[in-house]
Amino acid sequence: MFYDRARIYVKGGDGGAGAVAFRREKYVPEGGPSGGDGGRGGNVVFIGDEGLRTLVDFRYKRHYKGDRGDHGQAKNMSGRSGADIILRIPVGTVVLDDDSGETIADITKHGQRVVVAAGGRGGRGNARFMSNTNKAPTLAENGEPGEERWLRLELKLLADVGLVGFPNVGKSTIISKVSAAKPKIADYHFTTLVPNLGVVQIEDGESFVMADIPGLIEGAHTGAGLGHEFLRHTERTRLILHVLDISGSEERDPLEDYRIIQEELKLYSPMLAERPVIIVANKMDVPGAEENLKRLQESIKDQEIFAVSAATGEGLQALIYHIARVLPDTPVPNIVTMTDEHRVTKAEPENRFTIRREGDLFVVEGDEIEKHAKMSFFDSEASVYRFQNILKVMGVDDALREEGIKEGDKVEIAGFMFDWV
Ligand SMILES: Nc1nc2c(ncn2[C@@H]2O[C@H](COP(=O)(O)OP(=O)(O)OP(=O)(O)O)[C@@H](O)[C@H]2O)c(=O)[nH]1
Ligand SMILES: [Mg+2]
Repeated sequence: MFYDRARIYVKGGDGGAGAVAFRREKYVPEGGPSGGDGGRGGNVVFIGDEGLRTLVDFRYKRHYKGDRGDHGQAKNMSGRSGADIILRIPVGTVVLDDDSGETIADITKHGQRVVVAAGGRGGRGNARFMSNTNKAPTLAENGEPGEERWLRLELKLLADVGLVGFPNVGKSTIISKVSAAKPKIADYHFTTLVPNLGVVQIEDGESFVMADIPGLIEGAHTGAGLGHEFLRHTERTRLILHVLDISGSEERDPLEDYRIIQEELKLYSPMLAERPVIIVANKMDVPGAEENLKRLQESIKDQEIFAVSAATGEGLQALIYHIARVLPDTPVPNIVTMTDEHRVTKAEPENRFTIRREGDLFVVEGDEIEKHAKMSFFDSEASVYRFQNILKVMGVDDALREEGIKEGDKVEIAGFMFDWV
């Protein structure tokens, strides 16, 4: 199987900070607290899109960050939330956490939404900290940092278009001209032994996947010349490009070639015979090609024929544009089975924090405790007090004592330094 892969960095926007403010009213010397909350950071959201077939876009842009939330303001005004970043992801993509290898999501449906990096919540303004005992709190929170991680995207590539035909008609040459695929090309039969896939890019950013399938021969449907193997690949394609050597350079008659291959497809599977076919008359640069093309056009009236030369490139662009135009209306064959389940798993932190000792420095690490540290304003006494309480409740104090911390030692959390008292 062929996979398209990409590795991208996603980060939700940070929450905005809460404000510390007090009401100022005429004749009221000390108004109540009125600092608004910070706005929520924007999420990074994936949305399944069955119109996309590759991850090629993610090769050029790898960093995606949600907007940060605005800070809260006086007069109880909350900050505005940051905008979400919406990324359209091909259906069939598996999303993994790059560090743990864990599956975060299977994108199996059009329109399926998954938040892959949540924005941080906004910090609370001081108005929220008013209580019976504290009518004028000077405490507010910083915004929560947005979630961040590296993701691995994996998409099983299914070809939209399959190139079929006799050996040596120029299938590999065609795919090498219209995509970045670099198949072996040579003037003998069965040069190609396994299918090559290429992504064909159209100017407006659209793309489709083309498969160069090894040459078929008469009797392929019975397994002749590995026919079964090769025909199996055509089952999955939406559109068949039937390539002919219109010059008849191997003493063959292209009209007869056409009938033989169409017959093989039909005998292999009646469903294949229903698949839309575009005839590609290749090697138009070779003398004698014109006459054969005329004969072909006269005998096949109900099929589209594109005359091209893979050698000179003539006619290839018109062919590609035509494919891009008809593909959206061409159904995806029903053979592809994809798991319907939609799992979203998230790792829970196993340890809420860990303590590492470097001499008389105690480094406390862990997502949760670091998040609390980042959300505190350490220049506000109230905020420091609250943080100390969090350390107590989470058991960090006790754990530090167990590690033998003593007066005057230093504690580091998320880059902040504290003296132990
Ligand atoms: N003159 C001319 N030669 C071509 C053209 N396209 C392909 N050829 C030549 O035809 C030969 C076979 O080309 P391939 O692309 O390997 O053919 P294929 O259909 O992939 O062959 P198999 O892999 O064996 O099935 C090579 O020597 C190519 O250079 C063309 O448009 N004009
Ligand atoms: Mg080939």
